[in-house]
Amino acid sequence: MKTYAIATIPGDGIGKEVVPAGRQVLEAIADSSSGFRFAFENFDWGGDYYRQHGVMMPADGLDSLRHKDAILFGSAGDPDIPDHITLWGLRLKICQGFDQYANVRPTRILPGIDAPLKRCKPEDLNWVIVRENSEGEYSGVGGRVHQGHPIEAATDVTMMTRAGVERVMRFAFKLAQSRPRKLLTVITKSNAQRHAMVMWDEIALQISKEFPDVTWDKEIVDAATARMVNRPATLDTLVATNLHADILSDLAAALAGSLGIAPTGNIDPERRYPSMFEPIHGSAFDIMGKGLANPVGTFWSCVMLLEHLGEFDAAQRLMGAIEQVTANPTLHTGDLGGKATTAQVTQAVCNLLGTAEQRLAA
Ligand code: NAD
Ligand code: K
Ligand code: MN
Repeated sequence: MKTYAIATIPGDGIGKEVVPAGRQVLEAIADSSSGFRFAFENFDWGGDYYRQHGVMMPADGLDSLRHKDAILFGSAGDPDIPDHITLWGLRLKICQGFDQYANVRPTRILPGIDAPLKRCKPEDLNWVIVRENSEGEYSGVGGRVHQGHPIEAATDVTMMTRAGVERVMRFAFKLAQSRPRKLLTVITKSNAQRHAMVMWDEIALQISKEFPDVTWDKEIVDAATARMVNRPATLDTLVATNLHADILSDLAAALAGSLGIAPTGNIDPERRYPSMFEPIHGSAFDIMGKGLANPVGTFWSCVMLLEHLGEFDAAQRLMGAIEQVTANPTLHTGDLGGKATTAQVTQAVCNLLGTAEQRLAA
């Protein structure tokens, strides 16, 4: 029987609640499958580790992860530590260290979810946003001079490389091609950002020639927010820069009902390194430690993790169980207007998955 080595990194805040819930659900899906098992290793990196050691993860942290089959991540962000330290010291270190350049963010309105757009039917909103995840506005290039003085200046340079844009564009076209509608919208801002974004547009046109069966268009990022609200059914696959997609995907999650539901995969498409799966939300300081976090975003991320491992049957069964649970309002957490706890939602998903024996007997 196959055993997949999975690293879990809960991180901070509600990450410490939803990642153990995700592990429980992954154990249940393995128990109910006959073909594979998981070997988990947990890493307690994050804000608490920082308070003890002065860093978010050890210097050789990437080496502990390098040979895993996948990583399940929670959130980096601690109320007492500046956000740029927690983000750059943990999540970005892993994303950049393992060159996880494609960040994939599916959005759908799941059964039973009361999404805010009253004119939008569930079938009108079925998107995947591809976020460039290695450079762009979050390249880390920049600096501050004359700190605290009246002449102080600071820059964060948007750095795009031809190789970096070509690979994420090709990934997005390929993903669009694999979906039924074969439709890609390239998000841009080349009207205002006349260097990097103009190159981005040129590369989109160039790569599109490799995919003659994909229909594609361009949309300026600000107009794209309005289109997501007003004409959601005209979108399918989207590709955007690191910053633009960061913002658009939180909007997408909210349009689909809640930030607590949305999943993501930080993917190394070449599979040189492990890919990392996580809910898109952060540490949620307002509800952390109370057992109230919605674990669905993490469970859906586990579906993506299973697909990445090639366990498509298990992925489909887990997604089915998640949808059965969202369809039941008594199993909605507070972000969806319900009263259910993280533990109740987790138990309900595990119960639906059953065991291999139960499945054989049924
Ligand atoms: P957040 O996602 O933590 O929370 C935004 C709002 O959504 C809060 O009201 C929160 O309660 C709610 N929410 C989020 N996830 C939920 C869930 N699963 N169930 C129920 N409600 C949920 O965003 P924020 O408040 O901007 O950030 C808090 C911290 O998290 C910051 O330190 C930030 O840097 C960090 N962060 C980390 C990541 C990451 O690690 N990938 C992503 C976003 C934010
Ligand atoms: K996260
Ligand atoms: Mn974000």
